[in-house]
Amino acid sequence: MTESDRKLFIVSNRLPIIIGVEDDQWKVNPSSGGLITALAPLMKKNHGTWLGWPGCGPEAPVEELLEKYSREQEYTLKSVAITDVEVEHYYRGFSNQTIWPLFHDLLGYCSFDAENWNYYNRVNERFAAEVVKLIGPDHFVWIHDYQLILVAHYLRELKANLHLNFFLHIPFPACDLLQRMPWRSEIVYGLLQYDHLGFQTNHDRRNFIQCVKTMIPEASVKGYRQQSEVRLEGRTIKLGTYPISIDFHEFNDFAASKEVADAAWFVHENLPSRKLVLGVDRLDYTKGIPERFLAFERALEKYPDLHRHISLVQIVVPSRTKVPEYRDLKEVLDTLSGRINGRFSRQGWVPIHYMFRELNRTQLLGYYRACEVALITPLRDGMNLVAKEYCASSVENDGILILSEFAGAADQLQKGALMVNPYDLEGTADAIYAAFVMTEEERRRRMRTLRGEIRRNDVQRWIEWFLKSDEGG
Ligand code: ADQ
Repeated sequence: MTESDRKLFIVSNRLPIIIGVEDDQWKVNPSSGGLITALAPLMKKNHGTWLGWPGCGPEAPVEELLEKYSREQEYTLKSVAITDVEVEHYYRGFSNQTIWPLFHDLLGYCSFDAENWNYYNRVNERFAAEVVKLIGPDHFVWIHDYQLILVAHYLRELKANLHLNFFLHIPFPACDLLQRMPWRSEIVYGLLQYDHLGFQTNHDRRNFIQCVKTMIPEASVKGYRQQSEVRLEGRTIKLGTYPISIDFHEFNDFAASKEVADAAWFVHENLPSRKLVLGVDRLDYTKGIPERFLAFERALEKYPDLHRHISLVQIVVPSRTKVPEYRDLKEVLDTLSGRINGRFSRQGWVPIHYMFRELNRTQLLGYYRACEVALITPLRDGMNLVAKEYCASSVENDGILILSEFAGAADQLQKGALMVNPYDLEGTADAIYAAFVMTEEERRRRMRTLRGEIRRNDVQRWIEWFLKSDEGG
């Protein structure tokens, strides 16, 4: 069976849709995101199935809406119901206040709460039961991300004889960090219930192997460059590195359109005679936005010739605003940007333009095209697709990418980007200045390297890699 013949059965926490009311009527809209864009053609071709939480409560006629939407899309969407209490404990609690910060090396943000862990188990068990109800013999089961680590464990308990694939979108932490978690062995053992595990980087895969060696001594591990194998209880589990990407041509072609060119012109028209440095992130403490503001401030202190000739445009998409840490972060950003602007602004020049809002595609690509520099400095990130999207949209071939060495994307993009340690404010300030004075020749040389890399290894290639590597599927 070739990868294009696979009848995909995708499982993720959220379905790739948004259900809401428009003009007094329930409506289903596709959510944006690289994963759905990349998988949709394959899902349609082989009439695949996508199982997940629809993101709304019982007040919406979910089944009816999904049936209609599935007919239009030519693949099936099936929902797993999750109650408000479960959302609180399984999703906001264990997924986003335990696994998320721990796997991003931010132990100080972690809470370890046994009730949240119990709910996490319960909801994972429910996902497993739904998979068993819907699965067919020709399905290729592909489960996604940190909210659903234990689904394979529960499928094995249900004696479902399935070949199970999993991809982790976020980093996997070093062993001594994971060991802080009271349920560390259950997590590592739970992952080993899959048959094929995909990680974003070799570093993540090596961290996982170290955890297996330390916590599951009866397992044996064989390692290769891009793949490893674990033998445990008579089974072989394949581990691979598959850096996720974007649809390069979709970004490149749309960025070259008149619509986006006009949006880019509009951005510069409103912020004339200066270079623009862009930050685009979900509101998240892993993205390093306060550190970025401070590094920008340091650049203004250290290099007065930047004054009036550079502005930072920071766009933050609202996210997880019900989690207290995220609300606090918003306050920090409001205060910091206000303080820095109060300190440096002059007639006709504001150093930081900070917007807290979602953008549509045209606006987002307009910013990508308009801004001379992208400043992408997460403290830790599984991959970071914004870095790849910025380069793919740099159709004039002369944008500059400043990138954190702790983003998964660093492995592929370090040859063309200016690399920084986001905790090093001096170093990041120097990189901002280096970008400001970089010659056109160097800008073009670096951006050519970046775009070539992203064009070669796009999201289609990511899917092919993952499916091809799975011989047992
Ligand atoms: P995220 O943490 O969400 O993803 P990222 O990979 O950067 O991070 O993707 C963010 C997406 O949101 C991008 O596609 C971007 O275009 C979009 N976006 C950002 N700001 C926006 C705005 N203001 N308006 C509209 N859209 C905006 C998780 C992991 C990452 C990993 C991905 C994919 O945390 O490390 O790269 O999954 O595996």
